[in-house]
Amino acid sequence: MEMTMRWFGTGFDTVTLKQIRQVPGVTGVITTLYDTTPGEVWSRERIRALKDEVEAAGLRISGIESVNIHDSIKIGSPDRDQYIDNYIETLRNLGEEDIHMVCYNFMPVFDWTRSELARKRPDGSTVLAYSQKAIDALDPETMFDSIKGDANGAVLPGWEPERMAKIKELFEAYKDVDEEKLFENLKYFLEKIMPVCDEYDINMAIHPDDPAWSVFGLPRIIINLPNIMRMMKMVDNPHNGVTFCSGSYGTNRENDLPGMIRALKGRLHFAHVRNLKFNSDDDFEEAAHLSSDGDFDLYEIVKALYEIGFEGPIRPDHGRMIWDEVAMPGYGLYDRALGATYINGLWEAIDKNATRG
Ligand code: DNO
Repeated sequence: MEMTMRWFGTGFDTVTLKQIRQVPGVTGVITTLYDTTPGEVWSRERIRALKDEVEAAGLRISGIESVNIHDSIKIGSPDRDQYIDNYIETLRNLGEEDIHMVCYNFMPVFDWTRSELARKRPDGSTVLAYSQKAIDALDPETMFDSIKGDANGAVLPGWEPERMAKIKELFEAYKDVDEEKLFENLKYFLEKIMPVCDEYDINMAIHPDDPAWSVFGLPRIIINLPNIMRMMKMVDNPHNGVTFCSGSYGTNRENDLPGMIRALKGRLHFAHVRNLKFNSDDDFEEAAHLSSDGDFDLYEIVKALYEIGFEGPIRPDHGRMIWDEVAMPGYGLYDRALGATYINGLWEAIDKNATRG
């Protein structure tokens, strides 16, 4: 594995490349052109400028999170081919710049959903949290308003105000899209992009739906092992793979996280590792990475990644807000640096155990 951290780019991230470079063992960043909109072509010039900036700081671009998918592609609207062509052009430009991993999601309307961005934990840190009861009491239009005050001034990925302003129209546009239709539209998209992925050896890594169930009646398909298997079989190409995100798949307590990792051997292109603490099956908060702070066994998760010979980028995922840091919720420096160090420690111990007999 390669230890990385997510970085939103100069002007968007409170964390600097210099700080990331000083986290032990981190050699790359997972980044994006945060000011592009879904459907837009990423020019080679802009990709190269981003790459130059990252490399000047002594790091590399280990992958992109995300090149977002235009809603027309997810809905299957008549204009989708134009947006797919643009996506292909973006992939080609990334490939030309030697970037080989792209994370994306196929969630309708919203990306991830949380009911709170700053729930206080017993140690005084604040974390992202989800309560189904709170979500049920809101309508989608008011949910964004209810949480944005806790965003520390940041634009949250997937919650861009321009998209949220059109939320009613978006819901209307998705009204005939059920799970089957969404699978069909995903297949159509993947079939069209696989040739460019083959040509440039680009691993597509679909991010799970978070939480891993339907929210506000919208269909969600990337939620469990049978659905991932279906997704991979329907376009059976090693470049059609997944992002294993423990915090997203782990929202459904029936998902056996280490077991899923083992089943995804060869198609797992990117790993997000974090922990959750459950108060009930549908109320959880994002704990520190350390196993004992939450409900996941991080040792078993990292061990499963080790055992499948995972060589792709891994990143600590959402961190708690600690030590008075003011940053994008989930994406401060301090707790993610602690997470990276912890995961590195687990990896080293597992590796030494395995190789020293
Ligand atoms: C949230 C992230 C997601 C993820 C996208 C991938 O913090 O995990 O926004 O980046 O779903 O496209």
